[in-house]
Amino acid sequence: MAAGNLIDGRAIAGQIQNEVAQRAAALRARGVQPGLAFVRVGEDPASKVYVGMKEKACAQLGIFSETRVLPPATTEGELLALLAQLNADTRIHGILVQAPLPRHIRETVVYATVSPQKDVDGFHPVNVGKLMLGDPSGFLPCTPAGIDELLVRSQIPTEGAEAVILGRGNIVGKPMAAILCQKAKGANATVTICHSQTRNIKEHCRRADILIAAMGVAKFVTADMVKPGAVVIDVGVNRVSDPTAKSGSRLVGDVDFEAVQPIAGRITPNPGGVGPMTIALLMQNTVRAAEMATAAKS
Ligand code: L34
Repeated sequence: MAAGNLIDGRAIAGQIQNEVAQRAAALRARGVQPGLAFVRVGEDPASKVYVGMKEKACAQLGIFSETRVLPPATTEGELLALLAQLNADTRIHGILVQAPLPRHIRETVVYATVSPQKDVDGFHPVNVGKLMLGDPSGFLPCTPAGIDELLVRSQIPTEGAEAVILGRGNIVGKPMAAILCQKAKGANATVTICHSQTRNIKEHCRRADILIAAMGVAKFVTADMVKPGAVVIDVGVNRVSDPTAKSGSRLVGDVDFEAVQPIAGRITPNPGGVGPMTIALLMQNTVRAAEMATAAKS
């Protein structure tokens, strides 16, 4: 199959952003501007790029945003104090602490300090627990929620499908599994999680109707691991050096795209697949946080 099998993440993210812009406008008409605070610690180059793209999305959708940049030597206590301040700030409905954090700061402590009502990343233990319980009042993490939207809006059936997820991280793999096996529309899949200790990983992959690669190994998924016609979702963001590129580096997914595209039924490009969906779902979570905060008051 040629180019016709691409899943256009940018286009689908654009649809979601239009819906979010309308909800943001409705809130503003009632005197509430949705607000999102970004916190970035240190000067990780990828984090600068990602937070920059998220700020731009806020500006386009009429969401107020502010970014706090803290020096790399910031203590955990100082970061927690800033979060307490943002938790109490009524202009702010969502708080996002960009990962990765410097090693001396414990991510689990940081994410547990963000108010669950403002946790638009879905990393707070309360929201993680609500996902496991199937309680829709929580926030879903943006990347796996974005992938599920990508499947649903591309009319890819998940009910009864064999979904194989490569990677067991807290940001993508584990919540992706929890979302896909949920008893709900756009879910009801049979889920397998594979990781570095999995035996016969190729055999698992070859059974997949939906294969989601999120383990962070460049071009890990090769043509022989994909069942003909399978849907392949590439979450990988691996930067590899490329002397021919202007920046000296290039983004490579977890999927060997050129080899896998001809076999796959549908496949996400990377960039232009999962990344834009992550940002769209962040915007959606933020507007929802503002709607819920406003409803709670009236
Ligand atoms: N707290 N930290 C927190 N929440 C998150 O949800 C993230 N993540 C990951 C890193 N740290 C985080 C993101 O936002 C990764 N991530 C992310 C978001 C957007 C994109 C990629 C990763 C994206 O839009 N990527 C573009 C390409 C951009 C480029 O050229 O580098 C794409 O089209 O995929």
